[in-house]
Amino acid sequence: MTAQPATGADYALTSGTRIYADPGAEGVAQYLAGVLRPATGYPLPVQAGPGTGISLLLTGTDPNPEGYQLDVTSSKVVLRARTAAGLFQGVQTLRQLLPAKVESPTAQPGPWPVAGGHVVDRPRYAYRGAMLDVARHFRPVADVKRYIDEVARYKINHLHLHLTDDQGWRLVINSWPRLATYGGSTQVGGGPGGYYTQADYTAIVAYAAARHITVVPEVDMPGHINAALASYAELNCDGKAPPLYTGVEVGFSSLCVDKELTYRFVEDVVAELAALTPGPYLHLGGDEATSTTPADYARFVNRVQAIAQAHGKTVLGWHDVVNATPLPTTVAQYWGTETSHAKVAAATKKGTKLIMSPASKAYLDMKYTSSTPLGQDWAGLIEVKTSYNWNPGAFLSGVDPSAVHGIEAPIWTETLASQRDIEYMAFPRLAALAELGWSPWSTHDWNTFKVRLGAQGPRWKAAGVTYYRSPQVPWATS
Ligand code: TNX
Repeated sequence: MTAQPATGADYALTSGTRIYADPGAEGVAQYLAGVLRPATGYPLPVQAGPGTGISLLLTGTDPNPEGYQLDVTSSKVVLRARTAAGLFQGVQTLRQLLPAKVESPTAQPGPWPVAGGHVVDRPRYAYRGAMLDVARHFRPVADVKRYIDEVARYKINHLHLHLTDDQGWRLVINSWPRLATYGGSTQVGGGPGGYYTQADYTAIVAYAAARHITVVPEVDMPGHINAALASYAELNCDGKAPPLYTGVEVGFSSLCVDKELTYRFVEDVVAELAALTPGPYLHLGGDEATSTTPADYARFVNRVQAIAQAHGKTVLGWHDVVNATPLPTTVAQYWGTETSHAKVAAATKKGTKLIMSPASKAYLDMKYTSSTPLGQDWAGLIEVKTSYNWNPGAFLSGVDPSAVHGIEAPIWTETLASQRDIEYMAFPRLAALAELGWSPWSTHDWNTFKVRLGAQGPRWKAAGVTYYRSPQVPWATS
């Protein structure tokens, strides 16, 4: 990013400001108006241009589809991009140029200066993800939408929903209805759980799409599958359904790899999920299948990848899938804690692309310090600086930087029972990981980053977002 502040060239947002949108940019313009109206109380009408106010133009020339250029002078704000997605990301920067109180959901006193200057910006990676585990603790649709809004601020463009696990199946599959009604009826700790109807899921996908976020649904298999096995006795090798599970162990369940019914089940689930999902990816999990033999695992993964591909989807899987034979298009999500992994490196030599989520850096469910009341520590303690100080393109030895397709920040919810808990673990680290996904390594610098991060404190406060006030960060007071 090039950012040249211009002192004395602030733009004053007023009750008379209008938002002008090129054809095709109206959706982003409405989103921007929706972001600015609550705190300013201004009408901010959206209309066709040209005009003098805030203009969203699709005349950008940045080679990157999400690149944008932002020019703020005392007379106008002009945002240019080649795509609506680029404008959307530019809008996130525009927000940052306003006082923090703009994030408040209720009307605040002005004035509303937009800091003057010139910004040229584009992402390092095409895939910048956040993962939410709604299986261990269910989150209602409204909370998922809230999280979407929270991560959109940091230019995250994929939301990976971990929809199924031992403790719960969270999406209605019409051809196997008990998955949700029974398999979704509890959660870690034994609470009531819950599930999304297909209409709920479609609403989440649409809400995300309006924020240029692609939903990546995950159905985890062949392990992490107890909720399905409990729902349908016939999926079990011995024909007996295990009880529902509300604990936090991993690795004890497996689909029955030798049963043909297993593949009819996968086919039915994938068919419905693919039809509901406009994005290119289906995440098939594949992690920690310690109750499946290596030979069975490879056979199973090879077969289910083909099913997803036949439904027109690109397979994403946890990096364990390199133990099978990844399709040329299969993307592996690295979640290890080590900086070398021979099999993953070998897979990249054959063309496998990686999403980087090393647990020791990117897992938002790890504790910040030993006294963090929530979270786990199996992958280590992750203070904010630790989450920021690593290079996704160079983390794994023997992996060419070009094999890295992006980065993702997963949040597992064994210990996180509320939206507050999730926010406390996600922020500020999600912002650090988002910067790794967006900004080039050449500008990576903890000392300048921590100041910019500190400026987010008043924004989260105004927005009502819970966050951890790390002592490593110089928090701004307003
Ligand atoms: C490992 S990482 C898991 C999850 C747990 C997480 C807890 C991975 C692919 N699987 O099942 O929720 O650790 O940190």
